[in-house]
Amino acid sequence: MKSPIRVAVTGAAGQIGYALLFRIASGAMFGPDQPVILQLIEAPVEKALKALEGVAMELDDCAFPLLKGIVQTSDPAVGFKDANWCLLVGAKPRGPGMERADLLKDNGKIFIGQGQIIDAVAAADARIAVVGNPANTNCMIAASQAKRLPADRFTAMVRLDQNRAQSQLAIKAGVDLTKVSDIFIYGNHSPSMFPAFAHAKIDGKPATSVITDTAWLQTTFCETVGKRGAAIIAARGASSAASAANALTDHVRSLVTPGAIHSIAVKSNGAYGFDADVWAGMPVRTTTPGSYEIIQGYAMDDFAKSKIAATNKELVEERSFVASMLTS
Ligand code: NAX
Repeated sequence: MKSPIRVAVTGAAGQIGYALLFRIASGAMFGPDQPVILQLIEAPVEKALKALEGVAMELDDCAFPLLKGIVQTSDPAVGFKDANWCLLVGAKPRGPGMERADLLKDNGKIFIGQGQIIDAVAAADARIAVVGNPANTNCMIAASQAKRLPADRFTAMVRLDQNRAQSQLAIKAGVDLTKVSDIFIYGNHSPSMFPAFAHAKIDGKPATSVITDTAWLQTTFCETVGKRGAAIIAARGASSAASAANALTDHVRSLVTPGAIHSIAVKSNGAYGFDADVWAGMPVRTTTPGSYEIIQGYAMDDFAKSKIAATNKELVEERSFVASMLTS
């Protein structure tokens, strides 16, 4: 039996947390032979901490053989201590009438603190995955605080967008989902993201030769994927939770599986025309568990270039809103 890894999760009593923790404890994230200790972090709010107690009780009641311990805390220095993985799900939601710049600043403060503490107390091999929105920019802020942990340890999640895109292509083509591959998300986790359909394959063939309706690909498809979160809220009366937890499970599972090819938001090295230093969704290949390389060289046509320019512009703008929070 392997020794347990420590997995810290913020926002653990939230709706994504409620769908996520049981997947981690069951082995879906790190594999059926990897024991875990869950270090659950909530905001210092009585209601949230009480709810966390209930979630921990339910985890106990599942009798998961791989779950070797549960820490409950509102102190990030306790929650991130020796953590091998830090899953940053908790964030302040956008309130009615709140400007995006204000949301960025409010959440930025959370991610400054968490970035500093993770850098100080997490394990030497710590990996950080950010889900709390605005995820790309929160990830950039947290990474900017780290002196010990390199920037490539900090990734943000665009896997939900990738999974949504894969599903939409399969439905349109009338094929089984498993026949769709190589669909990657570029840019921000926001409606500006670009699902690059021209490189996708359906049953091994270019998706554009199977779905020949270019107008559908350029408009309906991109918009459906980009605005899926809003459609879920309109239908369910609450934001995506189970699918987000599932996507984070996929994000980490792919990152610990050498050879896996998938989309994550990473520090840009200028590839595909993104500004250096913004955190942008890109295709990556996992090299060794927890490490990856950006896959370069996918050719972009004028349509793709214009979509990437638009999502890059938004990321650069977000960075300008939080410039004073970045430590270089
Ligand atoms: P909830 O509001 O249900 O839960 C958030 C939890 O975080 C709450 O329990 C809250 O007490 C806690 N929290 C707040 N500040 C904290 C802090 N400083 N430390 C620890 N915990 C803290 O939201 P939920 O639906 O779970 O969504 C969580 C985040 O994921 C939101 O920011 C949301 O916008 C974002 N999402 C990101 C997605 C992505 O693809 N990147 C998709 C789904 C989701 O919308």
